[in-house]
Amino acid sequence: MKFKCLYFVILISFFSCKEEKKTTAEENSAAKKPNIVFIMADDHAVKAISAYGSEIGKLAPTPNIDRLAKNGVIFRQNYNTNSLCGPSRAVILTGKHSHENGFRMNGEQFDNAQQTMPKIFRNNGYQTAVIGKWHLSGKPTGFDYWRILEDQGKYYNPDFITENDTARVEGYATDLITDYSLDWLKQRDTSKPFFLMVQHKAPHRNWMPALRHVNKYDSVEFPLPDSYFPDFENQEAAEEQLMTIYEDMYEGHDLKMSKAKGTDELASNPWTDDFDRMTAEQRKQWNAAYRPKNDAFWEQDLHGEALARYKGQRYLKDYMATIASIDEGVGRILDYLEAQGLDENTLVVYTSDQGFYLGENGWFDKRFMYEPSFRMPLLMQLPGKIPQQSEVNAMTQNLDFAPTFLDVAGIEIPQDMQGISFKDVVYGDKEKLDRDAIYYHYYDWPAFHMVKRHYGIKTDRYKIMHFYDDNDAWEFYDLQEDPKEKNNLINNPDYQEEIKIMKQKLDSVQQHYNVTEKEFEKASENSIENAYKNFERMRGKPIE
Ligand code: SGN
Ligand code: CA
Repeated sequence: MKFKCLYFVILISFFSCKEEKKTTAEENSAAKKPNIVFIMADDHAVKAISAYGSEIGKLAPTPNIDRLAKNGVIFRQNYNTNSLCGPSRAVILTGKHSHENGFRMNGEQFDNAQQTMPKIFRNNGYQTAVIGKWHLSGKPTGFDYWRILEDQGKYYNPDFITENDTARVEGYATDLITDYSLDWLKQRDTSKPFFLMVQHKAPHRNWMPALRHVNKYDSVEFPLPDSYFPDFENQEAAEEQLMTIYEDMYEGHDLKMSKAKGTDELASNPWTDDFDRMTAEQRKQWNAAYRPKNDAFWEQDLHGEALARYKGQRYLKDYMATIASIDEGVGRILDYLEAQGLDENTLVVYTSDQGFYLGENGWFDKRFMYEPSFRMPLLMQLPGKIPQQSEVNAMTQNLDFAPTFLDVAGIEIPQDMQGISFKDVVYGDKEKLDRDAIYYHYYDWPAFHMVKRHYGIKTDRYKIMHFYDDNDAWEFYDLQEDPKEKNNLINNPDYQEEIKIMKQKLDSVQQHYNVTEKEFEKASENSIENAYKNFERMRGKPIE
């Protein structure tokens, strides 16, 4: 009897104590503007995050990135507008499509004087910083602090650019970016809210894992997709790309394969700097890990399909191993926020600049409006606001990030931003956005991987795309019936009504976003021919 009584007293005081804690937390967050930590990887496929439930994720889990899904929300239908690094970053910064922000393809000039989200945060009393990959021309603007990788950035001993200089730093890029981000958080002005962009190079090509992870997945056999050896029917642009793992990857540079048994000398390696810049000690440890794998490969004497599968395995093992260090970094940042009690009032976001192919259609890289590269991972947490373990199934886009983050911070969204805030959807107050189709336009042709220019829209069920430039081809998919986009139904008589509706919708979406004729300019025949020649020359003689 006595014991029962005591039990109730404890129980009641536990609840009332919890209640009290909640009220204080609520009061604090009402008074304080939320902080934002935006963590973005480069080329991180949805499938390569275990919270998304893929087979690959089960074999190579990402427990720290998954913490965001547990504490907050996972987005099931998040997409980009132009599946390439620079363009995606420009869209995120401006909340405007590529043709409006002026950065349509890598190598173009980003107008740093234009309105961007960090500038708006800064003007509204936020401290702002960007650390890691920038990959837009010029110096970042709108940031109190920035420390960026030079161009694409290097995995080992990367060069970092700051306001004052460019300096090579010994270490591994992912770890350095995490270290610098934590350093910045520790020295920041605690009287102001902050907006921090942590932008990794990994898992971008050429997929060099940290030394502690070089053997991480040696004994794991990753499943290669059913479409690894595709037959492209009625998919001309897909047929003519140069991004097939077993045809276009450089065996030395990308797959770290050796020239022969018993040597560390790399096979095809057109850009030697990625390895040459390693210190002697790093190189020694690296070779000690890769020599046995390479010797074992040469002993197997693989050819044809078996060799193609082997290359797919090598690719996935390194790709997933570079993600291991990102995941550890995310863990360190979350731990820091929790230890400081900052997690309560910080929106933490994890995403990638676009999706990526992990062997679908035999491919690596991105660029196409097909699902694996069009879709981007997106996970967020903001305790007390975003329900725990929730899901968003509405179609969102990187275009919406800027308006959403501003909205979460209670800052007015500029009229000329083209994205829509999905704050209400993510807080669970609304199910869908006021938009039934999302727009895409890819321009980078002729360029790496030779993916033709195309544009299109996607609705909940259908997708229509038009490839143009040196060709003129339409594709239409019923994603409900054909999620892997194998059957181009553009000429199927049963779908002509839907196709007509989708074409009309596409027209009105283009009008809505102010797309003009200028967006459909074509490349010269000469430049296309030269590009093909150049890539053939660089490819050299493959291991067969
Ligand atoms: C590099 C890569 C390409 C990649 C582009 C664009 N080659 O040129 O494979 O498509 O970047 O990537 S590499 O071997 O030099 O890395 S993006 O993410 O920057 O858009
Ligand atoms: Ca990228």
